[in-house]
Amino acid sequence: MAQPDARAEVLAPAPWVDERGAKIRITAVRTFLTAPHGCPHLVVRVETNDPGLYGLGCASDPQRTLAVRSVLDDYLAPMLVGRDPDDIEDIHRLMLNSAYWRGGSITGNALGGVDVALWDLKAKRLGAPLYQLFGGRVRRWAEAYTHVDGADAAELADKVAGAVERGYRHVRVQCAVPGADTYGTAGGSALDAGAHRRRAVPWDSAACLRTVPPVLTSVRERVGDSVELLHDVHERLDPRQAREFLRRIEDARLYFVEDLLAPEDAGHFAALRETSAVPLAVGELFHDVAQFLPLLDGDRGPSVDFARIRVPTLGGLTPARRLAAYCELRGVRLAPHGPADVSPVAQAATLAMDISSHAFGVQEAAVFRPPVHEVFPGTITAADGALSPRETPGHGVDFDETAAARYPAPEPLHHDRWALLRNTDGSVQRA
Ligand code: GCO
Ligand code: MG
Repeated sequence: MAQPDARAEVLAPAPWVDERGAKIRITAVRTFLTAPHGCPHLVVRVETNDPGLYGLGCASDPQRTLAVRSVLDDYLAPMLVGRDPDDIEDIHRLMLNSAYWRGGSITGNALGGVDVALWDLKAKRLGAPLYQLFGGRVRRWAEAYTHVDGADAAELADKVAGAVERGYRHVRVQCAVPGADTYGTAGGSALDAGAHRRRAVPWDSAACLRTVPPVLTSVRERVGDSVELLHDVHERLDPRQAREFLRRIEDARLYFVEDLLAPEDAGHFAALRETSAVPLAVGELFHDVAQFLPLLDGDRGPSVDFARIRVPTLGGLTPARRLAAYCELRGVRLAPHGPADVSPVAQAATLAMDISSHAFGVQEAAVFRPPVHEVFPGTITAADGALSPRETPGHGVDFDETAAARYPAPEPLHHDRWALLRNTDGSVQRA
């Protein structure tokens, strides 16, 4: 067994480890950067002194990949070598406190990568699917939603019909705002060839307010009420515009509207709740479960309906499951984040939470391309509009290091595109 780093001894392993003579020890925490579909994935592998026994986690933050990797390689890995991987709660608190100044998305993703790997390890050692460690199943499958986008209601309605034919009962609908760089649509996030990689066109929230509500209403009229429609505003309206947006989309009868406001404006959700019954989903931008509390504990009840939990950013399954339990107590449903920049490892870990939580509502389901399946054997894909966890020990997704090396990650700044978005007056737009 590799000798623990000298600092590991100084960092006072849990007192009970030596007393009980733990047989299993962490021998290495390794990180791997790969981009099988262009978006950087940071994989964490926690290795042990039991040959061939390791756990896999995901620390993927496409906007700050290298910073997250440094937290893992330079700070957490030396601290964890020599410790007993079974003490997940102790290790999570140790990692969090070791930074002294808590939190943030970079720290969150680094902790999340280790935490999911430790849960994967524990389940493998017990020979059980990860969800069994969380109390077993409460549902046969996790309802999934897919994405469609288009330029007008006719195109969107056709794509919704296509998604329904593929078995989906929940479909996120994003429509392009003419002349504006719109989130979630084919023309969106285009970068021009300029030296500073400016966004091709600015954002125009007034045009969004004029365009999107009638298109969503028309899509509803075309597709009928048998399919749930969702929409992601992606924090691009101010509170005044958000209030008007909710008024204008009433007749679209949406399952939820996501990120109606930026996190900085979250204090307005309680007032918005008083003006509209349109269900709201918030949270993918939160890096601490405590950020959800004001929205769950409002004086007149929760001011949101769905928690958009991003397991890696919140620090892994250990904090995410605490939040899921609290959402259940407060009557708020889970709608965990899961686009393609969340790796199949994180998606499988999130699914273990979904399938064992009474609070679960719907899971965002990326459609992963073949190279992703090559790098991540066991990648789970939606079937008939649903996701089901594997019955193999752990979260069920593996990592092929050789295949991963065939897909090097692009320059990390390539994924800083959100910061490049400006409004028509030239001011920076919250993405
Ligand atoms: C979603 C999200 C994503 C984010 C992306 C940022 O609802 O799936 O808004 O599309 O924009 O994860 O990197
Ligand atoms: Mg979103």
